[in-house]
Amino acid sequence: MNAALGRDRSLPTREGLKRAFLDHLLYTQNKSLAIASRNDLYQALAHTIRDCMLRTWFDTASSYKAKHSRMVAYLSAEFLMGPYLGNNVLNLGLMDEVKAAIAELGLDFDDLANQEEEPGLGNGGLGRLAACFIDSLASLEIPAIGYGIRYEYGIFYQTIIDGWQVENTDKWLRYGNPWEIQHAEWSVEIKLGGRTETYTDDAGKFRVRWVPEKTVAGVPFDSPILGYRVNTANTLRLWRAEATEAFDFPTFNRGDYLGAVSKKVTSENLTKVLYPNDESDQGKELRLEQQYFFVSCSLQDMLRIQINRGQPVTEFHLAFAIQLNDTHPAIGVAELMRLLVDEHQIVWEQAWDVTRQTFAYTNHTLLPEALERWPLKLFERVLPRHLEIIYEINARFLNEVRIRFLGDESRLSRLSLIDESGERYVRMAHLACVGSSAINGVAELHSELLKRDVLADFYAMWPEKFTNVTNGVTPRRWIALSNPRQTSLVSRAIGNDWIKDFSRIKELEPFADDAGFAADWQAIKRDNKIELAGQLLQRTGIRVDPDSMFDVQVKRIHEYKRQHLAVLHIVALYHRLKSDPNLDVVPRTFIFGGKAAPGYHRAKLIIKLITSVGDVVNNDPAVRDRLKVVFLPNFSVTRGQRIYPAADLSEQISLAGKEASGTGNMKFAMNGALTIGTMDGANVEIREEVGADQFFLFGLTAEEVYALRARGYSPSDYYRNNAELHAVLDLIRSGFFSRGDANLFAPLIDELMHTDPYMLLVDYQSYVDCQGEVDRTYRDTQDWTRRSILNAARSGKFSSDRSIRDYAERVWKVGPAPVSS
Ligand code: GFP
Repeated sequence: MNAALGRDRSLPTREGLKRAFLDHLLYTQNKSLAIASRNDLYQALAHTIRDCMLRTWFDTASSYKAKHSRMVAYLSAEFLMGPYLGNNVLNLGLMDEVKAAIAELGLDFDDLANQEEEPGLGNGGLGRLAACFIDSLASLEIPAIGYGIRYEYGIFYQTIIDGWQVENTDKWLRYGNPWEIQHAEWSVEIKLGGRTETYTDDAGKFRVRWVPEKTVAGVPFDSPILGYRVNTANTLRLWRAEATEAFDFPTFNRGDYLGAVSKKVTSENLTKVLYPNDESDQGKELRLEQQYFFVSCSLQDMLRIQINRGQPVTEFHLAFAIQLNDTHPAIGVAELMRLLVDEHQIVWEQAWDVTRQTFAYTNHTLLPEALERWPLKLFERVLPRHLEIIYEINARFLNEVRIRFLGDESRLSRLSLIDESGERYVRMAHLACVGSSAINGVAELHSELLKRDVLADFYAMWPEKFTNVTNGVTPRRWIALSNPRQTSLVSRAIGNDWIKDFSRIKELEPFADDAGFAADWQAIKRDNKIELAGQLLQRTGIRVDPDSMFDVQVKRIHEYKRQHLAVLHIVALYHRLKSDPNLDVVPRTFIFGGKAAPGYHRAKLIIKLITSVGDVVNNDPAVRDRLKVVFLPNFSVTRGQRIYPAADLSEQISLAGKEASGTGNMKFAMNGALTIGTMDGANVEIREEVGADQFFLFGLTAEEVYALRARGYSPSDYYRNNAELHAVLDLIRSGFFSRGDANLFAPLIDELMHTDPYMLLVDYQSYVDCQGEVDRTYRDTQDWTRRSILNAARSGKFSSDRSIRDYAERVWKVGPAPVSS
């Protein structure tokens, strides 16, 4: 504890903060104010703020230990935390004091905060959800620990060169990470490869042991996750792989310098990179190893905690509720069985009881290709003992099925943990379902579709296991931190309890009809747009008009999310303006952002299409600045914090039945953007909550999509029968946006015309018509502002606090365990 900050948990004074900051500058960075770099200043401030959290962190751990509280362990291969500094200062309740202290030293807080390298340890929504959940768990004072991987290189840094995405290594650790503490003393050993052998133990019992080909060490790095203005600081524990013997002295002595460190290199490879590429086969083995590595580290860690507390391992499920964030950690089911049966000599039946009562599984996608499965041969090579365990689980499970559904052979093969339809695979979603006591989807529609399609056979088996928990996002980061102007306006109107209890945001509703409030609301939106416009200019060189409508689509680039549908609309508008230059359209700025998986060529081509259309439209004087198209590179949490508060219109236009939930849709709604969207994922519930007037609805429903597919869908009919669509596709196909190169976008357009798996052509007219309604509505500023306020006021359901309460009550059966002050 830094002496300048005092020895207790009372909040430091401004003077104390200044002294602590200068001390860290000298004693941690060894610099003075006069010669410190921006990074030195950031590091000193980060350490100062960390000091303010350490006492709470320590007390939280002691309190959990003393109370034997059941702890939620959130296992996730991704945690997209975003920058820590601002969020920690906010949650400490110190924002004004810290800003003032820094200003008194002649520095600017925002300037230092911008220096932080965001840990991009996730691809998109799934990883960001984990981060929101970990914030809510701490804010609700629920004992919890997040377990994941400390990737040395996070998701790539995206630049745009000649309109194409280029991936650059994300060296987020290059200046060190002030928010973590390494705990080498809690390292664990992880086995990989090799074979199994049987033996008879001292009591004469027949047992199996795993003789691995290699071992690596897992070293934990802990970060405090402070709740919002509470005495709880939970832990995010991320594992790094290290060689058990990093340096082979005899080999070095023989002169084989490379050989002496080869183990270090291969071991550390395990946690080098986050896989941004979920399409290709490359690196599959390493990916399986990564998953097993962090899951085994985490389970061994939990057992250590359990034993340390003096609790028997047979009561593991009473001490921990493990949530599997998608199938990436599903191997945990087999690993816990291995640890209990092989290492702690618990009998199979009892171990299975414990395991089933410990795990719960969240599914995040309906796309069949995203349901992980591992080639059996590969699995056996990496995890020979786990394959045996999975066979045993499967045999017992299929026996249950056999008895339940007499003579139904096809059901057996559909449910089996092993896919034997061609090359044999281990099905991870099946392992997760069988080994869990609860299974949930992430929005009502998604959970229904899971029961009906993807997991229908499991639903028939155990309907009572299924539940829905609609996603949510934390209002701390996504409003209080990223939209300070809206935050102070709202707090002036209804007090600031809404930050902690977001259901109270509904108290804002009456202000929708308050002319003074509405004028302030509108002015704030404009200020946020001016700020974003500045960033767009700085990062892309494109100047946009803050008085135009900001129409935004930011998310991973994927065909099912249909960024290219938005492009078809832009091209249609452009085409109309070219044919009738005096056409009256509301000036719009179309803002896109998002990363494409490096191996996903079609997604990368969509980025190229956006930037190419932008090049033409932005530079055509005939458009007279009424349309602007901007692709903001390297979409991230940091960028999102600027974008959501500045949006007028939120594009949520996936084909119905494809987006599990979406969470960007919620961030936009809370920040007062109106949605244009399909009946997909959480859009359905957003529309229900905010009211149909605040939601521009278009497109087929999921039912209609199924029906159309069953009837037989022929995209070319839509092309032939819709003159504008015809013209739009022809224009892109002709090379007009690609300097005459008619081949560039051909694969994209040809696919739309021939197979169109995401039915853009079906939804096109409905989308364009709906955009017409958006245009008409936007012209009445007062009406738009009223809808914008209502939208934010009715977004209370979409706080991740509500999601976490749902999980706590229905899935984990845990409650808050406040830490006394
Ligand atoms: C995935 C799903 C989204 C869902 C999130 C979190 O995220 O629909 O909202 O997980 O549950 F697709 P992305 O892969 O889209 O980022």
